[in-house]
Amino acid sequence: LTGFEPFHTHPVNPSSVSAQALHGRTLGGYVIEGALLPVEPAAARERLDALLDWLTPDAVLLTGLASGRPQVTLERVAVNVMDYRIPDNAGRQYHDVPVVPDAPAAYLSTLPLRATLRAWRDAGIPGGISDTAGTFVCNTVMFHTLHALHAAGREDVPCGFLHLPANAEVAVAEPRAVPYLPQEEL
Ligand code: PCA
Repeated sequence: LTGFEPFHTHPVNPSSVSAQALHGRTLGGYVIEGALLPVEPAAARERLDALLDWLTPDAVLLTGLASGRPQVTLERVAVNVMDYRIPDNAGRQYHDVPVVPDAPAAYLSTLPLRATLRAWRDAGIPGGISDTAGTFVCNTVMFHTLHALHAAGREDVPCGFLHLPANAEVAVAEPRAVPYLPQEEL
């Protein structure tokens, strides 16, 4: 379970707060390893490769913040493009470059998307499927991880990305009005 460090103008990143809160817990027979990713593509990819090697996980859930979205959303697809609308945490902006040259144009999430939505619904949690993870670091990391699992013959490991709405701290710092969920619920 990964979350990101704060980025852009956001004072905190609810994704890493959640990942940290769940670290070490056992849920449904799975022990959760919560990890923090930098908002910079090379360092994030290096960290992910190390985690995949070290843990050989049974499943990979990558999470990040999408301030402005009203609900939790599972990403359907990662595209092989980096086109950063804002600078990453190293101050760099990439435009129209592939995440992995000569790799497929896209990978689909291998998480059970529909079954997850049904389980959320049964638990009273509103959420949905998103058809774009954007072209910033979250998409980079999702593409990288799906590609790495594929290249290692581990495409049977369910892997995908969950975007979280703002928490109260993030919403308060936004210049515009954005919906938020309490961190506890996230
Ligand atoms: N959200 C950004 C990058 C880090 C994060 O939490 C994104 O959606 O790409």
